[in-house]
Amino acid sequence: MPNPRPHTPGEIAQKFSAHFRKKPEIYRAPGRVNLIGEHTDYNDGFVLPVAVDLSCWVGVTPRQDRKLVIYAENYSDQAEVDLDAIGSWQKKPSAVYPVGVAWSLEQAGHRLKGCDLYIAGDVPMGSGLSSSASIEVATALALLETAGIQLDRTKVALLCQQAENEFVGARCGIMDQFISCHGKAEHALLLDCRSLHARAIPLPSDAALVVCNTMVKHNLAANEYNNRRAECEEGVQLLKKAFPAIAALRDVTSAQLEQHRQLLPGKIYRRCRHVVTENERVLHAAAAFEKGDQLTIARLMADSHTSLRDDYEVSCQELDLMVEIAVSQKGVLGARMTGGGFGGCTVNLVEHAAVEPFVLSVGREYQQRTGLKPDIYSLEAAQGAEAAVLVPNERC
Ligand code: GAF
Repeated sequence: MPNPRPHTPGEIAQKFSAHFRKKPEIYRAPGRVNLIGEHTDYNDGFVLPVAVDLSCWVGVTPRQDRKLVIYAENYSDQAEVDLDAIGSWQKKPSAVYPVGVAWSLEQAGHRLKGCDLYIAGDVPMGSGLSSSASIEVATALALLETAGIQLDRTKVALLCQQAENEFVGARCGIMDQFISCHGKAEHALLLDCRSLHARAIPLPSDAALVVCNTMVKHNLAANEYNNRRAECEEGVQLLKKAFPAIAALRDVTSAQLEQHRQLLPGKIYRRCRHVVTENERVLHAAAAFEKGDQLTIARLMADSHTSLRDDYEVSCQELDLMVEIAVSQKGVLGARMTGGGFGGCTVNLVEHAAVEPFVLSVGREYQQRTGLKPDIYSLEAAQGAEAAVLVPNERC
């Protein structure tokens, strides 16, 4: 399966002009794949995501009034909202993320201008590659720059997360918005989700980042995500009996958890064990990437998947099968589910020479065993969000 063809700035400019009859400025923000560190971000923990070369694109021009007119290409739908009446806007799926971002920017005191926006995404929606964060961040840059407002990228990420938490209603952590803002080509970022300090970790030059889409998204995902978060909070409250100073599972070590496991009901203990051990795995994995220790990376990715499947219970048959098939192929340096779970994608590190046979063989076997034809992409680690520059012959 070839990669989805990314849009170019020229294409977005042309489509914008055809729709709005004006020449736009263009902004781009990437989706992500997470190498390891799943469901740790909202526990103040560690993650190791990579921004990928699939983006959301936003063309924008200012308006004279305070309206946002938003055309969402992936939905073939247009929405309008008055910036002074966002609270009474009837939410529609095609524009809930961009309007949410406008809401959180305005809430934070940034006075925006009315805008026409054309939004087009390369990131497959609902695949766990963070299409929503890419829409949020690209829209935030477009709205801020059009209003002449300079804002630090980490603040942009936090306001986009706030939009998703409070306007859309998904209690996500900061990972996706942060990596979309700060991604670095050829690198992953080791992010401390408490301090928001990030360190770039070079990706192995001998391996490709291959993403396998199971093509399923089980609809319990949103509810179960919020449930997991509540279970972690319950774990922290119970563990405070032994460790009054802890604020999040980030503050608990495996040894401490084992010592006081009798404080926790079985399910809550397993949720906590996933988070606590996953945090430890992220730090070991970052060191292993830096040393080029491939055996350790493979083991940590496998342990992460097992922990997500058995302790955190966010995997599903299709993800488990995709990983099982992947690890039986030649040249695979690691495989696991990536993102929130309940469907979506796996992430695989595959030796360059083995990528083609991997794609064919995994695709064939997964389809034989499920009846579903998976999309399998080889992705590059990309830069974070930016204003897109039109090359001269691309101008419309
Ligand atoms: C989703 C969320 F948006 C992230 O914040 C993160 O929690 C992830 O699931 C799981 O690691 O992508």
